[in-house]
Amino acid sequence: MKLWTHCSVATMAAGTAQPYGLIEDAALVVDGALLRWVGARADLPAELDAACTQRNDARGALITPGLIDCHTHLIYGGDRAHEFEARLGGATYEDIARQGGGIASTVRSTRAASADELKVQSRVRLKQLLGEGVTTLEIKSGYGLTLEHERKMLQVARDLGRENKLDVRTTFLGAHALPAEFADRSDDYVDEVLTMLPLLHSEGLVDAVDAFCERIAFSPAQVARVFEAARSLGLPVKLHAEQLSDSGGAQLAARFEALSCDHLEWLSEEGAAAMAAAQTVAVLLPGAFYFLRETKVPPIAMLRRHGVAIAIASDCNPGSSPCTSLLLMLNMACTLFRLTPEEALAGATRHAAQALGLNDRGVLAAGKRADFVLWDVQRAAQLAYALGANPCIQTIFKGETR
Ligand code: DI6
Ligand code: FE
Repeated sequence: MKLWTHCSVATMAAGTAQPYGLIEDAALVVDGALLRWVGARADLPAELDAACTQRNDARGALITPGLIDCHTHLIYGGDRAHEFEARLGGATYEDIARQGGGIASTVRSTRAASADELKVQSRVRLKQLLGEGVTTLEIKSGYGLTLEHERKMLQVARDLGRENKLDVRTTFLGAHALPAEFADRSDDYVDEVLTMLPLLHSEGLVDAVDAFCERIAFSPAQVARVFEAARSLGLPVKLHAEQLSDSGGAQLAARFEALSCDHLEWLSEEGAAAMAAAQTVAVLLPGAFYFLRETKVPPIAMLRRHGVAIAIASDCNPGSSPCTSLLLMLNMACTLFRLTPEEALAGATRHAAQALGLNDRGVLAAGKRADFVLWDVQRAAQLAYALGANPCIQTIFKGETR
């Protein structure tokens, strides 16, 4: 067993008297890939102390759960800097999408890239997330939009998980955008998505299913067909909902007991109530809000009032959030959305785990996964406070130094 002392631990456990579930002068015992004991150093049972063959002095570091980025489109070809310029010149995200740019442009470059090329480009982004203590990462498909290219994206995602000390959770986002070859035939493309899903699932490539419910993407009725198919395979669902308009996506997702609804700038009261009843997590994406220069803030007070758990993610993607810093997202969640630093950190740990349907991580407690980060900060709020700093000293993944 391994012991860490000379640290404070922000356990992020729910419902503790201390903010952040903080334990000062703490000890943490790891047995294999799991935490065996977490508490005040003074309370560490002598026999456990004696059983630790590896003893680590954390030199006053703050320890938090490994960060979880629960919404990314990490794998894609090319970039969209030209659209950034066009938007600064007055074009809107929706204008660009309707003119064949936007997601469709990334679909072209992703299809043109080989799996190896995608891997090389994605590794650069992954390295930055890993450097900030990310230990679990969700990656969506959705820039292939054919069986062959969706498979390629998901295989690259699985490969990135295998070649790094990191858990990758894959999400099939076949219903992300209407590919050009299906112009004006969106129901036919949904049929196509329904043929892709069971095949990709049978190849072990799909952990969850997502869709983009929006006037520039798919209607609630079309999303419902995709969700029915997911349900018949026993796969959990998530939804890009109410990002640019209120289409009732949140209520629809809640009907399917979605793990999460993501974006939610235009979420209605009915949507929030439905999410609360279904225990669907609200994943907020301040990077996309910032980068698209949105002005409608997600209804934070309403989410709090309904008791909806809030997660924060990078939404790393080339069009609306070319971002590879989850710490920066914590800051933006506070400055742009007025979350507290404690809510923001819970959003990238405990609630992010919930948004992925994982109950073995996201908090530091006996029996949970030994995924944690040592930070060179005195108090937890500093993680959300600094802009562009990276105080990560060390990351432990499944009990091992990364
Ligand atoms: N909403 C988003 O923010 C990303 N996908 C989605 O449905 C953006 C994807 C892109 O613009 O490439
Ligand atoms: Fe997204």
